[in-house]
Amino acid sequence: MTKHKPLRAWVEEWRALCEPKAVHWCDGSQAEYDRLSNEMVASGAATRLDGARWPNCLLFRSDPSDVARVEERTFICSTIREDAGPTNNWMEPAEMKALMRKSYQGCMQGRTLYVIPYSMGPIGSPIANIGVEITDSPYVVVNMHIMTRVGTKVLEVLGEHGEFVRAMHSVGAPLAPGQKDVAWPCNPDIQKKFITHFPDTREIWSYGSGYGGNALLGKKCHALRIASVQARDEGWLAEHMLIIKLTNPAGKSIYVAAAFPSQCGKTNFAMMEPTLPGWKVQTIGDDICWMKRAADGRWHAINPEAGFFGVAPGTSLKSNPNAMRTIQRNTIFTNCVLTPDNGVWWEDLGAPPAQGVDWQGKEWSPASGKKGAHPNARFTAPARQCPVIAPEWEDPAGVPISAILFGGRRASVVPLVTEARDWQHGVFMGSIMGSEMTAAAFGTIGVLRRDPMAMLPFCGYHMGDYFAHWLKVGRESRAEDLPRIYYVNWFRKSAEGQWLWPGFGDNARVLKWIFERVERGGSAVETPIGRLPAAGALDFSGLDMSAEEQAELFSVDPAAWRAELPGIREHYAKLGERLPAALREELSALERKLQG
Ligand code: SAT
Ligand code: MN
Repeated sequence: MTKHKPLRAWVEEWRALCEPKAVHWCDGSQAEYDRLSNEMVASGAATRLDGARWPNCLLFRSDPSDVARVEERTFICSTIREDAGPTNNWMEPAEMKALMRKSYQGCMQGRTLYVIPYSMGPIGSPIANIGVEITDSPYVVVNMHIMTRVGTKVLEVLGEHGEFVRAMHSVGAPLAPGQKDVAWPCNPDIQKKFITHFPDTREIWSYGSGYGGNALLGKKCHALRIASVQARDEGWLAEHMLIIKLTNPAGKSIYVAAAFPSQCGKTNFAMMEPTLPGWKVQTIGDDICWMKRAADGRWHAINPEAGFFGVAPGTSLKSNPNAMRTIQRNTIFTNCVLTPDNGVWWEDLGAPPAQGVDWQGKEWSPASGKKGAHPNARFTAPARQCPVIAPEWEDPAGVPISAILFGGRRASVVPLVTEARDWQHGVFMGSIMGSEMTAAAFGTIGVLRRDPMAMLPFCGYHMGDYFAHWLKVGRESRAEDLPRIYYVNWFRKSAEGQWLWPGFGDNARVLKWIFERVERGGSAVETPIGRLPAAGALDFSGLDMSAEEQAELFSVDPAAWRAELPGIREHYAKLGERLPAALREELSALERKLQG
């Protein structure tokens, strides 16, 4: 155990309140992972997949009430209400704590309380950050084993006095003496679920859900919501971005970070196989990026995670062969179809099995016309298994970022790629980011949802202050040390409704232009919205595209852009007084340029 007295006292406090039958301090070992896996298979909570084709893989099925993050039950309980801003739910911290303590009272009866010391980032890296999660879910423990670095080594770094984020989790399903457990314990009443953050005291309290970001507290709760506040206070950036290494045919590499909202193919992009001969993309991370200014003045990034928690449906050898190769072993599947030969399947994976067991545990066949996997079914897989993981992905010093991409799904108006004139203009681009919805869960299909820097559900403080922090980062760095900023849109359609851009591995063509720009080559033209590739500057070689189609990808229609302005103004108005004046000025400047 640990000599860290405040940590021991914190665990003891929760033990007394939650009344578990036992306490287990996780050491992070393979033996621990195997023991918990076997226990869950024995209890019926998990199915072990075929050992030859899916070695050491498990399948779980969640309760139908517990299938995704619950944004409406997610709270930022800052001491001062205004600090949470208009985009977050808020409650006064003491009031929230009193309310939640009632739920936590006796909530672990009949269960084991697990203590998970974890590091977000390579253990001991100056960019990494330690947390400790308490949970009563062994499913959470094995997932945290994959998604973070867990165990004794973390306690060693923490020492006797180290700071850590306090992350408390319970599925909210106590067992009475003799009561049989269910496969997926949770509190099915949505009103009883809480995903709460206390940013001022670096605490997370989660209750009632066992799924994904609600329960694996190192991920969105710690690495984004709490870390964004730490980053603001300490002068760094905690972002919802993938990180890749891009290498040209001459062997020169740069590192690129990219923020896309959900359903824009972030994991696919992070593991892309470029169609351009000689170009190489390797993965550093697929979801979260922590960036700090290093001694050389440049912004160095780490992936704080150790695994991928990816959406299974849509993942295939066609859309993401490297993800498919990553998830062949040591992987946890949740809410996928179980096939008769003890494998897993999901929509768009390829030919479906004639029959199987769906995510709700019912007999299923493709002929039923119903989906077999839940649309938010997931795989949890170790990042080190990714065949294109960059060798330096665990470098404690991080990798220097040369370019940041923002983007969303837009059928019209927004060109394939636009370069920001400078950092402030790039922050403006990120602040107005939006994507058209493809799943009803996030809003009406086809409707534009503004999701600044893809941080809308993940920023732990006022979005206006968040933009101000980005601007401050720019003011405090030399221009040549800052990453260049780009806005991309892979999803533009022709007037006839056809995709204009093939996407996937062909996105490397856009990366090539960005590489050349960063290296001070690559020509560009000024437009009212920023710089676009000059004629002939984007490599279309080998693509069957007419000159008209190419032109359409890059067209900037002032009238269509003028029609965007009221929506942007409305979006800014919602953020209120704290919206930085510099961004209002950028908006006015855009307006003026579009008149001219
Ligand atoms: O469930 S997670 O928050 O980890 C993934 C997501 O919903 O973005
Ligand atoms: Mn994400």
